[in-house]
Amino acid sequence: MKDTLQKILEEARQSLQAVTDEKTLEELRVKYLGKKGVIKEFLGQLGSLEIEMRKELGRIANEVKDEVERLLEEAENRLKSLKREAKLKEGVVDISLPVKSFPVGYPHPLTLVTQKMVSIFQSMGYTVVEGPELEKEEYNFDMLNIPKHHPARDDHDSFYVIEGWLMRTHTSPVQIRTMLAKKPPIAVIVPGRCYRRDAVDATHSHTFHQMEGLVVGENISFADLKGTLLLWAKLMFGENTQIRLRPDYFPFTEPSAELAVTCPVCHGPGCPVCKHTGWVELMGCGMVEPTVLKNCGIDPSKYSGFAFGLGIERVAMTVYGVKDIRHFYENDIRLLEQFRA
Ligand code: FA5
Repeated sequence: MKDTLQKILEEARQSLQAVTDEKTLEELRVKYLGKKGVIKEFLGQLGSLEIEMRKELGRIANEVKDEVERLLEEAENRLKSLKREAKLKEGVVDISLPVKSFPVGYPHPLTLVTQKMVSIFQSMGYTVVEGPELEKEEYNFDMLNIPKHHPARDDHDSFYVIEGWLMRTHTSPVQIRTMLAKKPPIAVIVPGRCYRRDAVDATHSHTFHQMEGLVVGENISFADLKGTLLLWAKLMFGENTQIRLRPDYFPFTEPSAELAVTCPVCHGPGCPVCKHTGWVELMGCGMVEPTVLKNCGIDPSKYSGFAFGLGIERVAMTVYGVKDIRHFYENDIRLLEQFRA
């Protein structure tokens, strides 16, 4: 009977070492260790034997049972690791393959110009402020000394939304908002979108961008305006840039001027960008009209200020030699890609 046990063990070892799937493994577990399995069946036959023999065979049968359990566990671990290896092979990644490149966006030329101007003015101590694009007529015109029926309103053909409210025609109403909210000293710049009912052509759009500047404090003079804008022009277009100021008219500044810079493209002799004059007109500016200060509760006998406002598209067209403003809004990838950093 000892031989029978040895045979059972030998058979179990061979079957369990050859097993390759979980189903057969489970069948073998039942066959050897189950309630009606071969070991249980063997033990059932010992009842008729004498006691010493029964004890001896019972001990050997338990050893065989322990060994079969160990062989089952070994087979189970082997199957698990085979399964894991197969899974790894399935999802194998070839890290030497070239990477799929996804198109990455980059700033629009108008954003690049705005960012450069903002950083120049921030380096001079200016703060960036913003205002709403849907603006009160009162701030866009009246408080800027442009009452109803003033001829200057003709230059700002406007999109009215409802009575008393319009899409702002310039960034100057943010001058009013700033001075109503804050007392001097003030030094702010205002980049933002503006709207006019202008016919669209190479230099005009119904929607465009401006940047306003406003400085208010004690003893602010026209010399401060001139020095600030000369420094801005040199930082923006290069050290050799010069500025030219010529008289102009804006109802909210007095005196008012139009600022031009030496052509950043040809640097003087003349080219299509400067229309062969050597100069490019870039902005309106002037000393803040005392009435405007008064409208905002600032005493003009104590404080004075200067303001300026420029078209961002105009600057971008000059800097990049873009001949038609519409190119900025068409988002033709062939144009935009030229501004990749
Ligand atoms: C003004 O808007 C004044 N608020 C500027 C100012 C501010 C003067 C502070 C004094 C003190 P003007 O209407 O000239 O000014 O517009 C300024 C610039 O905006 C123009 O030089 C031009 O570059 C740009 N601009 C005006 N209308 C359009 C348009 N339809 N399309 C594109 N750019 C425009």
